[in-house]
Amino acid sequence: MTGTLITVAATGAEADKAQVPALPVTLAELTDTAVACQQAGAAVIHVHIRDDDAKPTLDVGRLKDTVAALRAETDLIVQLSTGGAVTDSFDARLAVLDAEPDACSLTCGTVNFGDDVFANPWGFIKDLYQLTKERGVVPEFELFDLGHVATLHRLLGEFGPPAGGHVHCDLVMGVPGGMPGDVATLVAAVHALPDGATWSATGIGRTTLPVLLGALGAGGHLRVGMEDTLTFARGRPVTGNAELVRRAADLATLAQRPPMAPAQARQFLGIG
Ligand code: KMH
Ligand code: ZN
Repeated sequence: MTGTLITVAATGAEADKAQVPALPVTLAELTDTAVACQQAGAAVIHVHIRDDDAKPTLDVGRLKDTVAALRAETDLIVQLSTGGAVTDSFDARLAVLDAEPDACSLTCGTVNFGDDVFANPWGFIKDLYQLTKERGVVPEFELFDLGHVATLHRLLGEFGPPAGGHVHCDLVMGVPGGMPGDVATLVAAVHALPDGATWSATGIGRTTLPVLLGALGAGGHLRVGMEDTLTFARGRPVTGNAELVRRAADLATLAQRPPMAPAQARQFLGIG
């Protein structure tokens, strides 16, 4: 039986550093959390970066420095977000690949995102997908809703398999406006995935634990981190990403599917 791939989504684009002091926003904070998360069982880091004012940015120079620093300090697979913040332009999101990461996120459709809209029209999705193939960057298909699974089928049907040859998806559940973070929805989404695809799941906010436990029970992999939840337990803020990774790793080990090391994860995802 294969182990469990654990991805840490360490920062995100939404949380406010002033309100969440433990959020890693500087390069030093990000590399520190990355080292701790690798020790705790993570194999992949999903990366959003911030500027000097701790605001989200897609600055390519900063992204290149971030990729280099994470590679120098850890063995983690570096997956850059091409989702960015809801305010980022499509051009800026495509330019993320200029930073030459191992992997990137690729969201397969538009979704209401609280009071905002996370826009991913078909034209952008197919341009980004073709660019990942040209550049040899392995995409992780982010699915916020069941309709996104249909678009994933269309994408693979029109343009063929991704760089690395393997389809790995991440079910992002519990976003206000996306699919709910419950086990019935998880099972429905997993049944709709393309044959041979592997998947992780993450539950936003209070759906974190139901989605995590459901994913382990259904043979899936895990994404955790402060992009997705800022509360470890009712009334108890997260102190750092590593404790979320450690909890996921402990539960995966209990489920007899211990965390994959980064080298094993590279093989699993087709990342050379
Ligand atoms: N920040 C969200 C609007 C991704 O990283 O690819 C989009 C997001 C998805 O976080
Ligand atoms: Zn993200």
